[in-house]
Amino acid sequence: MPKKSKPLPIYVLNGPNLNLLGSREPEVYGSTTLPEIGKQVAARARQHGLTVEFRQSNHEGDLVDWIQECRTKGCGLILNAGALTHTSVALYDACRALSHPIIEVHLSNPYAREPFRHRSFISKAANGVICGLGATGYTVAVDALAALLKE
Ligand code: CA2
Repeated sequence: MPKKSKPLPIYVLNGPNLNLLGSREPEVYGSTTLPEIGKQVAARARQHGLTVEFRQSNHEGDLVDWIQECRTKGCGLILNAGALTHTSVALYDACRALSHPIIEVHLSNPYAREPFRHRSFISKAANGVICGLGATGYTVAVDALAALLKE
């Protein structure tokens, strides 16, 4: 009997300063740490029969490399690019080159904040955007991605 191949993971990528979650500004970003979010995401993904590559970097190039990696080693992307959301054409281009579904996530609601947070380079390449729900937004994003992957 032919061996069933393992499904590819969803990539959950986090940008600059998100490693600080839980240590400062809980009124803006909540008190859940990034490793805790990683565990919640993995548990939710498991319910959908999915696995997760959960990563964070403060460096734009790492995020570009990982989005490119997701082209062949992943099946979908959840991206919180942090402040790079509002500035990075490189991340926009990397997302455009990905044929898998993309969900953009933000803990806070950038549209209720400073005007410089109102522009997102990621949104134009994303299938959907979830913001303002705190850590819950990540598990909602897993549900959304799972639904898109079933289509
Ligand atoms: O709300 C989000 O998830 C953001 O992507 C977070 C970024 C911000 O630049 C975006 O506009 C919205 C900032 C992440 C910084 O995270 C910190 C966490 C704790 C303490 C300090 C920063």
